[in-house]
Amino acid sequence: MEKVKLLKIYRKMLEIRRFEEKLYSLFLTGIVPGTMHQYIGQEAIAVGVCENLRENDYITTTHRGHGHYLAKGAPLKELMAELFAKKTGCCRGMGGSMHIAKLSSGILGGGGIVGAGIPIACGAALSAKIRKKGQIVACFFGDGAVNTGAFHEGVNLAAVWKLPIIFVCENNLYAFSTPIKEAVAIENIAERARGYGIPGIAVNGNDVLEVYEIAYQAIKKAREGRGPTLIECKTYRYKGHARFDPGTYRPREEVEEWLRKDPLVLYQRKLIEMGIIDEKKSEEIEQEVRKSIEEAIKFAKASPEPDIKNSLEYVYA
Ligand SMILES: Cc1ncc(C[n+]2csc(CCOP(=O)(O)OP(=O)(O)O)c2C)c(N)n1
Ligand SMILES: [Mg+2]
Repeated sequence: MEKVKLLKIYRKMLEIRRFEEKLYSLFLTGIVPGTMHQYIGQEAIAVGVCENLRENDYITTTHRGHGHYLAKGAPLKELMAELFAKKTGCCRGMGGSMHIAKLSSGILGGGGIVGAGIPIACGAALSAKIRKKGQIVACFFGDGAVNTGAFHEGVNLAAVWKLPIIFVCENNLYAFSTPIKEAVAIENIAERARGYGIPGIAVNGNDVLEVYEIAYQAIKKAREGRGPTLIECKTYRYKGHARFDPGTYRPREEVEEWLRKDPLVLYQRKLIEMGIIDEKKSEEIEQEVRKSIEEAIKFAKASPEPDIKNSLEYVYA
C-alpha cells in the first residue's frame, strides 16, 4: 500500500478517536443534548472498510455511527453541528447522535432499532444493481443484530439476488450488557454465512490493514456482480454501551486485555516500524486533527438552532 494511503488511514482513525473523546467532554458540560454511543476501540473497522469505498457507494450504520460517518468522508463540521442540534448539522439538527445521515456522501443513515439498517442496505443494493452504476453497499451492524429477523431475511435475500453488498458485523462481544456467549452458540458469527450460501470471514477487527484487505476482496467481488460476503470483525468497545452506562458488567481483566490491543496504538506502532511515521510526523497529524475538531466546535457553536416551525418539514409520512 502507498505511503499516502497508509497515512490517510492513520489520520482518519485518529480523527474518529479524538472526535469521540472531545465529544464526551463536551457532553459532560451539558452543551451536547441527548445521549451518545462512542465508537472508541472500533475505529479500524469503519476506516478499513470505508477506505475501499467510492464517494457514490452507500453505507448504512447503527446507533454507534459517528465513526462510520467520518470514515466515509462526510464533513466533520456538519457532524459536530448535528450533535449540537444545530441547523447546519448533516440532518439539520433534527436527527442527533443516533440518526446520522448524509445522502450526498452515500450515508443512508443510522438508527436506534437494532438490525433495521440491514433491509435498508439490501434495498439500496437492489437499486444499485438495477441502475447498473457499479455502486456497492457496506452494511454495518453489531453482534446484537445477528439474532434479529431483519438479519436473516436481509442476508438471505442478498444472497439469492446476488446483491452488491458486504455485511460487516462488528462483534464487540456485547450487546448492551449481554455477552455474545449468552446470545450466540457458535464460535464465529461468520460461520452463519454458510447457511445462506455466501462466504463468511472472521477477521481481527483491531487490525486496520487486515480489515482493509478482506474488505477489498469482498467489495471487488460485490462490484463484479458475484454477490455478498459476511465479514465478522472481532473487536471491543472501550467505553460503556452509551453515556449513562459505566460498563461494570465486563470483567476488569477482559477490558485490560483489549486495551492492550488498541487498534490505534497497534497501527501507529506498525507505521513506526515500517518507517512511515516518526514522533514528529505523528505529532503533526495530531495537531491537524485537533485543529479541525476545534474548528468544527466553533462552527457548531456559532450555528443557529433549528426553527420549531420547520420541525415537520422533513417527515416523510
Ligand atoms: C430491535 C431492538 N431491540 C432492542 C433494542 C435495545 N438495544 C439498543 S442498543 C442494543 C444493543 C446493541 O448491541 P450491538 O448490536 O452488539 O451493537 P453495539 O452497541 O455493541 O455497538 C439493544 C439491545 C433496540 N434498540 N432495538
Ligand atoms: Mg455489540
